[in-house]
Amino acid sequence: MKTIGIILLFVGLVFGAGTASAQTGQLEVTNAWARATPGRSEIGAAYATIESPTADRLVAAASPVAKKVELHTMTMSGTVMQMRPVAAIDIPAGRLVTLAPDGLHIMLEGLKKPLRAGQSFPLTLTFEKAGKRTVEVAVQQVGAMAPMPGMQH
Ligand SMILES: [Cu+2]
Repeated sequence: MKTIGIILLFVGLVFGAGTASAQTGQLEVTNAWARATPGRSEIGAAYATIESPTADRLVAAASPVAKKVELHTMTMSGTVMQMRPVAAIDIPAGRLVTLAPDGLHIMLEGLKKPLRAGQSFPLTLTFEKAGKRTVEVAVQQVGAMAPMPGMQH
């Protein structure tokens, strides 16, 4: 197992050279965004891209804008999209994990006020190994499917 670990590390260094995560060797959360919430909806969702050079797990999330923050997955049950909470989201080593409206997401429940496009709010993600990462979440239009272009770091 040790040899495999060293080989993977080497492959990661070769192919990851030049990227920010290879330079810092740390888990990174980028492109954090959320959809604006319509009317007085107290439920929202946040998305982000997570990359880690070593395997990790996202185990919790918190934000001052919501009373409760959960990790959710979206699955098809027949023709109906269903959301359900998950205990953790796996972050495989060196692979981008993208939270998006059609899949894994961070559910914001009991929003203290609506999310408005153009605003941003802090979100703290807790990882099993990397610890906590706090990112600014940019609020996009209600129907947005992805972060605005130009937001890439
Ligand atoms: Cu959800």
